[in-house]
Amino acid sequence: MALDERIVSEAIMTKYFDKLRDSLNLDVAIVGAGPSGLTAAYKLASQGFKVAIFERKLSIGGGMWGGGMTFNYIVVQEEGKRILEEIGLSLEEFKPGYYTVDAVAATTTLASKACLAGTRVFNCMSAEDVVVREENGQKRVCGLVINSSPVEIAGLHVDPLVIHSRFVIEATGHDTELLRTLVRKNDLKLLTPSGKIEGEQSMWAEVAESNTVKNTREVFPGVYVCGMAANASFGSYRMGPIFGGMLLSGEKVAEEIASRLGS
Ligand code: 48F
Repeated sequence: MALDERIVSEAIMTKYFDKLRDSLNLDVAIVGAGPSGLTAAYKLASQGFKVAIFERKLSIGGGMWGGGMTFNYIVVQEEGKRILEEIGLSLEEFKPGYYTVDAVAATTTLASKACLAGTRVFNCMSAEDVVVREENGQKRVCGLVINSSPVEIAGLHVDPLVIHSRFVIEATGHDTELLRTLVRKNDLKLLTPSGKIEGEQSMWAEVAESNTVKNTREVFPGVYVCGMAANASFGSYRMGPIFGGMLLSGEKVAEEIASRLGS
């Protein structure tokens, strides 16, 4: 069979823009494809919700690829082990209560599960802002302002595109980049103790692991935080290459949003 390069191009353009057009109205838009965002995507997409994940980098997986200091193993405790087993990974008990798994196997398997569950994945795409509306004097976030990462990285002056979503998940990690933009551009109070981003504190893994899950919640009408963004928003600690909290946080945010969206 003859090979026509134009059909290859047409196939890519058609499929991609069908996916993008189909993402104009989402149930959930997730910003950041680290372990917490991917777990949330997997859980929500598996239940049939219309979910897209926007990731600045070419690769999805965030900070899980490199284990600790590029030594590519991750550690989870009993609670996180369940989620990794559920997606088909086998873990080894290193010492009582500490389980290891290959970081690359964990990242690729979780990423694969999120994709195969039906998440619309937009890698190389940055969320540069949110969409807001005001009802009865109360602002609510109802979408994302997105742009191509190469445009952003090159500093080109190119206007973005916009999608709407019933909920946004801020899963951008330590920097809480999306929430920072929301706070910087709008006169508003977050649902945090000070009404602002409390900021991440230094290393205290034990407290941070459980706080990651506690801090996973709605931080502003329409926006939930999960993963390290949850701890940074509510002022808890970092925890390094122990990943159970990230996975459990992704699971919790999916459960909370699913219950608000209904089945
Ligand atoms: O940092 P990241 O892996 O987030 P996480 O799910 O997990 C944290 C752990 O990796 C680790 C840890 C565990 O103990 O502390 O750090 O909280 O992934 C965040 C992703 O968000 C992307 C970024 O490239 C990364 O892959 N990201 C950040 N800002 C944007 C973004 C943005 N504005 N638009 C799109 N993607």
